[in-house]
Amino acid sequence: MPVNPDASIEITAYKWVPPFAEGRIKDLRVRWALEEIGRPYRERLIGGIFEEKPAEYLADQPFGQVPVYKEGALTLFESGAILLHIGEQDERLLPRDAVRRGRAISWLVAALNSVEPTLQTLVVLSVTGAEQNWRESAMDAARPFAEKRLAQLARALGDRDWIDDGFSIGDLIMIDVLRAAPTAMLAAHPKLTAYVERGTQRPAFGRALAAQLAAYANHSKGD
Ligand SMILES: N[C@@H](CCC(=O)N[C@@H](CS)C(=O)NCC(=O)O)C(=O)O
Repeated sequence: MPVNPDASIEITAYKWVPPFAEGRIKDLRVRWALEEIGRPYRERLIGGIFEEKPAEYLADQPFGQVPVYKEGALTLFESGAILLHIGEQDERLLPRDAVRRGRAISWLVAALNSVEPTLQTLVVLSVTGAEQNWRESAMDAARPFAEKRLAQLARALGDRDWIDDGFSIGDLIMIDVLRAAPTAMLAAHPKLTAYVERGTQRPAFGRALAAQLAAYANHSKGD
């Protein structure tokens, strides 16, 4: 189990989040990558997701978000940048061959830049503005963008197990991004549903999820 208070790598995570966000916070991606390659990390648990972050945290993460990754003199923010850094250390996450490596990086950026924004819009609308009379029409307007991206992604994946040639940080981020898709929207694409199941059944994902949830459970127990 890579969570180890003596580890040289530190990642930030929240002490507590609302139930709908448990298992969804983006430190999960970093935990998952570190679990895949067996690198230990320690946790720096910070206040709740909606709390103002102190100036010292904003110096590490200008937007006040998690995760932040520290290792010696290195401080990284943005889950994509952190995953690239971790991938550099192990070819099980980022191939050394220039062609395969370029494809994996392209898919990582596609996940964050082309797919996640369409799904994130739906998530934001679904958890905010419930009392606003424009919410349903805003969701109706946003949904086709996400549906189109999922259809394009399903076509690109085809019958392969992973998005390119072997599991990589491109798959890791893409699968975590797809976990935020509305259930019915993802179910319309059996190949994407199977892709997400394939990723989330990896033992490293299971350990990462358990570690994130353990932090919240310890907080509710008053630890
Ligand atoms: N683009 C950032 C997004 C990080 C992010 O959205 N973090 C959320 C939790 S999943 C957060 O801390 N939100 C608090 C806020 O935005 O104030 C990344 O990939 O690291």
